[in-house]
Amino acid sequence: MTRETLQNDFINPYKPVVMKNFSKNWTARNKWTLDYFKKNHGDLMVPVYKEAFANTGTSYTSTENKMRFSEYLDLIATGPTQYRMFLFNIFKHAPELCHDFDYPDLFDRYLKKHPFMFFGGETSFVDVHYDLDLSHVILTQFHGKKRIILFAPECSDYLYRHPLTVSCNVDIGNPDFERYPRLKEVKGYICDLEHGDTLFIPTGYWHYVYYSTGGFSLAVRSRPENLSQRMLSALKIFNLTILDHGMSTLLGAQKWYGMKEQMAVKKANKL
Ligand SMILES: O=C(O)CCC(=O)C(=O)O
Repeated sequence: MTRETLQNDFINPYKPVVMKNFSKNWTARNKWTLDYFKKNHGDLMVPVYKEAFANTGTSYTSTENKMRFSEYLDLIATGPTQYRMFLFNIFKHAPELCHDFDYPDLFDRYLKKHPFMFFGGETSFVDVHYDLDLSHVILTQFHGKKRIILFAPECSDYLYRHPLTVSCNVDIGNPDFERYPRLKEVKGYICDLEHGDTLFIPTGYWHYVYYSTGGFSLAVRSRPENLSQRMLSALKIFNLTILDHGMSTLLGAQKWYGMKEQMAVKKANKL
């Protein structure tokens, strides 16, 4: 596929696509293994997260606790575990790893200070959400398999999005259609990423991630090209970090969560 085709058919119309050979020239493609990270960075203390935030009033970025990276890598290598590492910027500790991949000439506004890694154990998952800063995400899989379910931004009301947030209470892995009947009408994409596959997640796209096996990925991100998208992103960051947190403090987390849920249901009923 040429760069032009990729841009015209997928990037400009904001359509997700899996690319098989995107990372073929990266040193990381074969160098980055669980053993490599264990041997070279195993002593780092890393934050780990658990799966669900639905129904709990917590966010998908809530930290559970910390452990040694080598212990965590052993955990995901040996069997199912719900523990994940989310938005892990290993490059702050090991900047030399940035030389193992590159930023292909597809976007003008890569966020080069913020490449992130995601690790997860078999059966762990990330509840459905979209990225607050509205960046385009280029997610490359290493070691293992992961299933990603994607929905376009226009599906937000069908997914019962909570106002002022980038998330909702529906459980895409085990959907409750009685409680959320409009969810039946939503259509998305399912893709299974294997070692070396790269997924383009366009700005504002909802994604639910399920680790079919233990594994990890690298995400590089690009800010949206147009100014209105970038202003919307600033507004969303303000909504979530100031308004949503403020309401939660004022009313109590459970009460505010219940109110957001009611508003989401009301909106969906009107569709
Ligand atoms: O792959 C993962 O664990 C999560 C990826 C994700 O949510 C993201 O890139 O925004």
